Amino acid sequence: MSRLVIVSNRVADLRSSSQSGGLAVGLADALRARGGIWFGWDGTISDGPAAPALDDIGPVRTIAAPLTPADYDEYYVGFANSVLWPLFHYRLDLVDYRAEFHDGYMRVNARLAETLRPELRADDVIWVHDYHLIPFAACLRARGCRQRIGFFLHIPFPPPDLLTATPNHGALIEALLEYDVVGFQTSGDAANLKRYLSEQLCREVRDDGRVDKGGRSVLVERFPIGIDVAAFAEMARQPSSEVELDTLRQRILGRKQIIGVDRLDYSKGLPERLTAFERLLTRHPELERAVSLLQIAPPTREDVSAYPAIRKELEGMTGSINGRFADINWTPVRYIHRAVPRERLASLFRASQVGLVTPLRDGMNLVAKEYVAAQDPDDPGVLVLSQFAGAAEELQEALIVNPYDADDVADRLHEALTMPRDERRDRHTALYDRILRQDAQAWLERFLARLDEVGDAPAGSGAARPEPLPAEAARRPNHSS
Ligand code: GDG
Repeated sequence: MSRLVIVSNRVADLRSSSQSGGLAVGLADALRARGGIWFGWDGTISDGPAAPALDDIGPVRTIAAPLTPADYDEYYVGFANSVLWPLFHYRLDLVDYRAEFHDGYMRVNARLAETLRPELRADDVIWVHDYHLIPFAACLRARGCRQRIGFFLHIPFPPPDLLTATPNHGALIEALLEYDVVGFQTSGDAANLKRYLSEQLCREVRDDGRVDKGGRSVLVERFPIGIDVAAFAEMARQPSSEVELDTLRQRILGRKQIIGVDRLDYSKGLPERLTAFERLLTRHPELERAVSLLQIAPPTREDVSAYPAIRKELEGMTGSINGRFADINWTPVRYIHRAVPRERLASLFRASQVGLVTPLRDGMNLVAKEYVAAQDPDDPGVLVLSQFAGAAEELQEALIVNPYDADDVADRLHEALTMPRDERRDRHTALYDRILRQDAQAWLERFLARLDEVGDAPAGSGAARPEPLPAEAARRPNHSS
């Protein structure tokens, strides 16, 4: 079997025993089984020229490269997180496009490709992750690499009308066609790329999701990401004494808990969520002292200008709701702006009667799946889920809400808090079955199977293995801007 090469913005620490996310664990297992490389940024910023750090752990080599201060400003904070992140989350109002950001993005992708190239073997299978690295395959191809290369986008992919609002969109999307497999979280995301390809680039997308490009074919498909359900459920069954004590207290007081867990990001709909919770208390005064919202929102990307604003807004709203409703032994909103250990998170999910997941736009949202995995099947809580989370495509037995509509969210919260046990069980059984069938391992195996198939593309679709590109391909002028 070919070696696997994972390329992602950050390299996971494969030596750490506290390796948390199921995704990193799944990818690390696949790497250990096939042998290979995990390549990306080491998370540091280095002034001078610094060689990437190599670490060999059995059959797996990690290669972690630093960024310069200009790279960090222009590539990471700039193009990736001040242009692509807001654009792909349908937030044109927050896009801060600057030519130097785009230059930095292309420069860093090219340099990373140059760093990885000598490490590659001819039959490696390369899997590139996320919006930081869209041009990575084009940069490798420009350096003569003909390996199979797949790309998975973890975040949403916007409709053509939004995409065309940013300069350089033509070159960016053409670069996606240098991959052999392009994977999205939902069918809506995949459809948006297909529409862009046919409307903007006049490319025909066949019914099987294949697009011809330079005598080969590129597969565009939906690969909904999952979690390690069994491991998370097991974690949830072992509460720390701290969580047990809190649960006991809530039970004695006859109080229910709604939980939200999100990086403090404007895409997660946190102010709208607080408004909906306030609406719930206003419309149902009988819930005063009977329900509280635990919102865990660890800080993230604080160097990006839009983030301090959302933090301030949330702190102001929490203070205002608590000031209005709290009394001596009841705080309606408990807001934690720090990361909580994963084990504690799992048991907090299990101790909460409602999981409130209301992003304004989200690629998938793993918290929704974690909440389902953590429940006691005999007495499960209820998931209230935004229609704009990718997870809503699968998790239809959740209470699906429009996060912009505070009345709708408040009504569904009330329904969740008063739902009979039989209905909760039925919904949970169906949801659990779905997350189990589409877990992290299934996602990984299906994507890698598609990538391994490259070269066996159906007759008439042209040779799937890419032809080497002329060196200038990566600098191709923009199509339509
Ligand atoms: C991107 C896409 C897509 C959160 N707070 C704490 C903590 N977390 C963990 C959650 C969950 C993960 O972080 C967040 O995953 P999400 O999927 O909810 O969201 P993003 O970070 O935006 O991830 C998203 C995902 O990629 C995967 O493809 O689903 O749409 O935006 O696992 O539990 N973990 C700990 N402490 C915290 O305080 N330990």
